[in-house]
Amino acid sequence: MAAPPNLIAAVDEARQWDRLMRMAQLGAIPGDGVNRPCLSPLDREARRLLIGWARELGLTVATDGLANLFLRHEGTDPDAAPVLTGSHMDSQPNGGRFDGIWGVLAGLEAVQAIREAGIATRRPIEVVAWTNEEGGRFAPGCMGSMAWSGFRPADSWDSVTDAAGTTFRAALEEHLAAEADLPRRPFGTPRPHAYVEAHIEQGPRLEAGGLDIGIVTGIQGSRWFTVEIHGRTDHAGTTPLGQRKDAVQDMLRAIAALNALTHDPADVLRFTVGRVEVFPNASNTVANLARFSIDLRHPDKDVLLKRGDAIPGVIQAALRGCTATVTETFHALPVTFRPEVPDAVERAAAAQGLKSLRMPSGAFHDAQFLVPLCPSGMIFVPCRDGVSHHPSEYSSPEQLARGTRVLAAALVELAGA
Ligand code: HGY
Ligand code: MN
Ligand code: MN
Ligand code: MN
Repeated sequence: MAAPPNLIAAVDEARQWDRLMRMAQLGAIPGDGVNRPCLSPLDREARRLLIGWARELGLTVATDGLANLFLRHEGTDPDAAPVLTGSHMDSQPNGGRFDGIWGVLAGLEAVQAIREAGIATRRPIEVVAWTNEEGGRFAPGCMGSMAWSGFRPADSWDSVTDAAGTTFRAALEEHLAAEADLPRRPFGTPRPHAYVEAHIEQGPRLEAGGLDIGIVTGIQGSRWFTVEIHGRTDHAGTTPLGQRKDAVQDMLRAIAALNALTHDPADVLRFTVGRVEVFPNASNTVANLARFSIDLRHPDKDVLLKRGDAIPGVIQAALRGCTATVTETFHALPVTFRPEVPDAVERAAAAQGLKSLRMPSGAFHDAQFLVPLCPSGMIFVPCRDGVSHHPSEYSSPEQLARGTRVLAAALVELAGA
């Protein structure tokens, strides 16, 4: 279905880019990067900026018990299930200016264009900013969308702590108190009619193929584990090697064994150790504790379950004198999007003469947890060299505007003009 021509023209590339660059100042780090942890003062400052823009448009604002933020554009039928769009505002610690936040601002820009084009949709449209998608400050990611969708109880992560020892619950309560002026909704309400998330691809395929739009067909599965290797602190100069319970050495043995388990010439099973902590972390002391993260990904549910379930046994067998605990902190199975949203995205891209590709997502997204609730889908735009989770992450104003025009048209189709 072709979008009304005035809608496409109403999407303002410069206005969207200016908002993105203004947001990028909140948590700016060298190299054009951003470090904006969830539930931080910076996060609250960014949300206030967004709320201000939304209220200028006449949108109403609400939140919930996990601080998910909703910006509502009314339809002609206020009781109709809304079409939901959005993404996340928190960033990686060494992140970029576009991951997550573009999806939120694309939703705002699309709604503004719909209003300026004078298009009255039957369904309301809501723009959401999900809490803690990245899991950078508090692991795991996607806490906001997992709690909102009922995938996990909202108190599942109360005792998770950040590097400073602050619990998620304490940070959340502080945040909710600071935003006590916002009306709060029960989780999962109102149940959406459909969900569309716009996001940079975070991979190389669209750019390499000279393509404008990724029509996302699904998201591979992810499992996160935290491994603790417990040994004994000893003097580095006097303790014979044979008597040591060296947590670092056993961590290295465990990771080497896991590499053998997850070696995958097809580069499909992805295994990453991204975070390592050592205690007491002193150069002349044998470490008594080594803690490391495991991020395991695969598009096939059975492989993800089989390889992930094997991790504890492989680690135990590799140890020489230490003990280990393995805790799974994130478990998101692969999802395939039902045709409704990908098809609407494809129609919108085709009507605008854009080159598109149906493709799965290697990155996880909040959309994963909307799948059981409603037809869901995502729109990707290219990013330079496929780089993300790094300050040099970049998509051009033109590329992002194309994505927002497709989003606007898909929202109008799904919301029923
Ligand atoms: O880790 C991910 O896949 C997402 O980018 N947070
Ligand atoms: Mn993201
Ligand atoms: Mn990310
Ligand atoms: Mn995401």
